[in-house]
Amino acid sequence: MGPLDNLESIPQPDGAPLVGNAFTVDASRLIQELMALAEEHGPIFKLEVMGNTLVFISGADMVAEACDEKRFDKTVRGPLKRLRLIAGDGLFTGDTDDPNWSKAHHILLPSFSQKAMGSYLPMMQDIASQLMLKWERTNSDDVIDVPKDMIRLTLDTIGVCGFGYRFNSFYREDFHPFIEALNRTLSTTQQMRGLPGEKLLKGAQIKQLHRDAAYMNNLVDEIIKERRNTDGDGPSDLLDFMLSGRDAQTGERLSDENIRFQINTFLIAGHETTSGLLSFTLYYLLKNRHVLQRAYAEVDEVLGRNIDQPPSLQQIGQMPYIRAILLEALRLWPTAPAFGLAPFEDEVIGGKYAIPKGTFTTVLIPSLHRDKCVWGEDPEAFNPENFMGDAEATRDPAAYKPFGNGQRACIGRQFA
Ligand code: MNH
Repeated sequence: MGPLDNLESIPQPDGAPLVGNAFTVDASRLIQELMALAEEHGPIFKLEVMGNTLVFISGADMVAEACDEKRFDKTVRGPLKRLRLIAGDGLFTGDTDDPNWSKAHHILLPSFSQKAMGSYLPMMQDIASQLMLKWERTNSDDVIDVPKDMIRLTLDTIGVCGFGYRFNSFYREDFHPFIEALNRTLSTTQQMRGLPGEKLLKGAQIKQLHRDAAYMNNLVDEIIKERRNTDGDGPSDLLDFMLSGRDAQTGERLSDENIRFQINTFLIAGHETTSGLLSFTLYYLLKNRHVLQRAYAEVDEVLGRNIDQPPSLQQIGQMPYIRAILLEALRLWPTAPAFGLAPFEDEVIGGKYAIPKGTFTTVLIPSLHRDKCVWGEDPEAFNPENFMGDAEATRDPAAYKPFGNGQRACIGRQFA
């Protein structure tokens, strides 16, 4: 029997004629809906939307196959592709075979290394101290909007470490106009599903989209221009590295347009993901008091009496339990919940499911992170032990992918 003789068709929820599964999922709670479909249909299922096949995988075995970079590559489609309006061929939205992707990858890797974090740490602590000042001065009956303050924290941190710009979010009630524009852009590009009549229906929104894109691009271009014209005696930030860095392989530099795309990219890829991680972490700490107690104990042990001194990079590295808490929060709610792949050639995965060349194959991370074959019978339980001792070393790495895969994995994970 040949490998193609025992093929089975990929499970698919019932859809409507013509539009297929276009309305099978409610876009306003897309990820929860897809998780429910995975729960119902298993580790692989597909949707047909306007003649396109969308495959979703969430079993660790199948994800391991799809993460084989000789067989599958990242593909930029749908909402991600629409982000090219402001992120162009930057790292996140560029194609792997685009020369600008490998050029920026090589130039930027050192600026995101563990070692490089030392130069950002004082700037990170500047912003973190603004949050602390604010929270220290609340009354016991004040309400804190935690997610909003976490967005202020991560956004301002990327602004100052990325390109020396202060959004000063802790000094305003609403967000900086740049962020209002960015958020509108993200929500518009994520809502559009290419359905017929959409252009007509959302004409006003699309006009706004282009106005926002022009505003953002212009603001960032001004920042780059200004930096080029000054000696830059401030602390080194990512923009400095991008302006001076050369690709070791070709000797080339990044163009100003590409640097603008990278800056927009850091803001898009970095602020909501990291703030979401921090919000979920605080939520789980409050829901699991024994974990919180152990976290306090670890911090006290490492920082001791120097609690008024900001922690050093070295001290942060001595807190395995804090790290485990963060990674466990990212297991249950990975804040970039999916990534898109496509096979180079016709593929068969799981021994029986055909995935024709180029098929859009999405790894559904929250479901992967609940695969009972790996995480046991109660995957919903918040358990930092999943990342202590040799738990990670003895587990299939494909079972945990909050930062994506291989060479296209997140460049900002140390930063986060
Ligand atoms: Mn990040 C790619 C998750 C923080 C910049 N990031 C990815 C991918 C995931 C991801 C998943 C892969 C996407 C894909 O395959 O299409 N990122 C996260 C999470 C956090 C995060 C969960 C925080 C927690 N990311 C950050 C921060 C920055 C950043 C902070 C920058 C300051 N991420 C990137 C960039 C890429 C990326 C740039 C694209 C890397 C590449 O393909 O070269």
